[in-house]
Amino acid sequence: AWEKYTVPEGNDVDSIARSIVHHTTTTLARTPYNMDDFGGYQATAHSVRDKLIQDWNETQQVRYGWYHTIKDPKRVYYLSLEFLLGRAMDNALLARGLKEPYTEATKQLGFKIEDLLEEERDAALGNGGLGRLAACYMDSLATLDYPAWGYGLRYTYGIFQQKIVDGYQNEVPDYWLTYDNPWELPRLDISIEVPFYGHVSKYSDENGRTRHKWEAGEIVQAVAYDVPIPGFDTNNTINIRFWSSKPRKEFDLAYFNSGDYNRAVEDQKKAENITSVLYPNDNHMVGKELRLKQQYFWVCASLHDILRRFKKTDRPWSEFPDQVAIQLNDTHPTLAVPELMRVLVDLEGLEWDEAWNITTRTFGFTNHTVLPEALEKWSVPMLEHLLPRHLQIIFDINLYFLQTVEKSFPNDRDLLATVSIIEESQPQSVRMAFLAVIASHKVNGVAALHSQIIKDTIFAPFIKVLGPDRFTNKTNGITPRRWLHQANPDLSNLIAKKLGSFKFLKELSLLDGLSKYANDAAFQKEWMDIKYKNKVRLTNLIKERTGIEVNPNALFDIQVKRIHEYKRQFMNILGVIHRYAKLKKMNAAQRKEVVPRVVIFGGKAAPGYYIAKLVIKLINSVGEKVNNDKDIGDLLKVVFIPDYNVSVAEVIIPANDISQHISTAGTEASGTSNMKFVLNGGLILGTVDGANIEIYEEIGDDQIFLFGARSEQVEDLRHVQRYRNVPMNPELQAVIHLIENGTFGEPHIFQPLINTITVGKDYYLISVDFGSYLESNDLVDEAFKDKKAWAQKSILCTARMGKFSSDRAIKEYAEDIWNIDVS
Ligand code: 26W
Repeated sequence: AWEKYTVPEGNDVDSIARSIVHHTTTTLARTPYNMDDFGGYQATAHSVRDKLIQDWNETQQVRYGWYHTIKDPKRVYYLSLEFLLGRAMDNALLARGLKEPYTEATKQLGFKIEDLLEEERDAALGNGGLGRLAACYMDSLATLDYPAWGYGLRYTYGIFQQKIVDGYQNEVPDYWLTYDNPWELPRLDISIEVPFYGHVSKYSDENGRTRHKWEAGEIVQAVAYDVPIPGFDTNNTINIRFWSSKPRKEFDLAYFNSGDYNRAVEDQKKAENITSVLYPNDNHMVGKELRLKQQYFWVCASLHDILRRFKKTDRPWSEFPDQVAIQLNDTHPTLAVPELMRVLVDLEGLEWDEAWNITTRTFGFTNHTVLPEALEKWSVPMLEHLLPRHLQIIFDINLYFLQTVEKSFPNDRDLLATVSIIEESQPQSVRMAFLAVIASHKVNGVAALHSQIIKDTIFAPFIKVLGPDRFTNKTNGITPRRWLHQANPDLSNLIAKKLGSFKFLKELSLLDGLSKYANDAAFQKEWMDIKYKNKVRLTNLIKERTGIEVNPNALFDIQVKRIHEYKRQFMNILGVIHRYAKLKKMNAAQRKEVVPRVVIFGGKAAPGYYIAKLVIKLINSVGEKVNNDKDIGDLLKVVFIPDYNVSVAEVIIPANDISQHISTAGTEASGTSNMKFVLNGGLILGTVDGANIEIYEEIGDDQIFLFGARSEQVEDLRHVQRYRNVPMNPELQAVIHLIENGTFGEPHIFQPLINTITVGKDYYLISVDFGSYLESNDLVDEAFKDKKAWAQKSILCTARMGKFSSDRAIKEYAEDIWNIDVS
């Protein structure tokens, strides 16, 4: 009888308007007479959500055959502690081809769709590159019809909001769930018990075998919240399951009965703490127990969910890796390794060797960074306290592994020490990356150079031990749906007009068809008119958020990313000071020749990262001085856009003429915003690092300004900086002098920052690269003067970005690592 009543709602304007009104009066319990934009957004969101849920059900139940073992394809599970999704509504409307009828329907109800879209808060459950990559990958998995799920944590507080007060960063909590979140489906019926603490006991089973039993000291409940991810131009809708921690339904009766109500309630509170807040550190490990608790809580719930699904099919354990691929997004989920071993050996009674074989065939591991301070190491005593059985298993994995190494390389004690999962520090610690490498059948870096560097440095001894085939490269990619079609609709429409269809959004190499128009004057004009419009849009955002007025005809030079010493925003602002000083010395005739420039910064610093926060202060102090210098006018403006996030990026990126990706060579694993900027017709000023290199290979050296030391030279250069008395680059010296003489306010404030390149011996080689950086900046100015040539370069940039679609990346993972097919 059910079929008879499941009439799907229509997608015509009237039906859509009806569903929005319906949600207004029922879901929101509001009257149409007293509606504001926020209410309009909420009602529209619920209407869109209805459509996603229908597709989601269809995908999960029919397409994957959730309940039909016949159609039970191998699935990939993407475990990521961060998903930086941004806004959902525009994305969903475009994915389903419903933008037009929704625009019309909301218009008929008295709204402007752009205003409604602006009401949505970003889902900001991530720090930066790693979290946004996960979001792009989910988009591609859905769009390409792969059977995939993501697993993450539902933080009550996402990445903090950044306020700028007196030039300094202040952090405000991101309580993003104040109003209901229509993009998640609470699955209160799906809950998993996650144990912590306690002790391990041994017993003999019926076969006389020694077995281990972990008796937990505390149990926390994991509750599922599902977020549907719509594929573009397909009904395939995949799922990210986010876990939220809840206390168990029962109080601890022992405490309760003894009258210790406080203690009983306190434990409940502690349970909720686990998923309260996203750790705001990017590329910096802080060994807090709560973070370790988050990791195990998430991994345990996810793995048991996966196992439950597998067990329903009644297959033997040996087939687990034929049904399940699990990708570890950096080392954060590596506890899944000892957890799977524990389930298979302790709970399911498998032999160690069989369990280990299943484990290594199941996991793949992606490394995203080589910075030593970012590599996760957990203290053995902390692990032993929180997860006593897992620690034993890690020691056993290490023991068996070292035994095999010993067999192949007898008497090489140094080798054993270098590849040991356990670091003999005080106290001992567990090197999570080594555990992940040993337990995965494939380990990949995220750009060609990075994948080579991990083989040459942090994982070098493992090549010898495990062979070279375990290591591979998967160059990152970005979704053109969000980063072109959604962020830059005018450009996307122009491209579709020129190429005859929107096919390029699913097959990005088709963009190459634009190349032949790169020199076409009429097309150049249309192209640059859109660029100008996008720059006006950004100009308005800048005015709104900072009060600064900039000229959209100026060259827009943008560096937006997390603030970190290795990314060298410091070098950028030092270059700006140099430019300012040079301008000040020019006469009127010389100034006439100057290309006006707006230097735009954005990005958050980790709250505890003192030096990064000083960089923000310096940028704002320089801006204060330069922007108010009447003598300079439009020739130079310096802007720090507060609270950089995904939705702000969607406005910033299409407006770039040039963007900066200037990390010390060898430090930026890939970078992904570089791809977004170029896809939107911008040129790059960058170092020979990460994906810059592969972008250069694709777009050609007329479209990119590369400078600076090469990664092979960095080690020697550092040595020279440290131990020889090399004089600082003289132009840099002059810049430092201006800061120290108070040109940008109280100089003592900036002393610790200056010390990083003087007393600190310039670990990130700013002095070494400064000269070539300034030269490249001059080349940028020269190139920008030739408007026609610049337009051509801009078009070629976009035309040649086909490789950097996340679709390409995901297909490579699917074929080489996961061994999954489209469903
Ligand atoms: C344990 C603290 C911590 C937190 C986050 C360590 C490391 C991370 C991330 C792995 C840092 C990160 O986001 N790395 C970035 O990953 C992107 C996607 O692959 C790359 O494009 C960036 O180059 C890399 O910095």
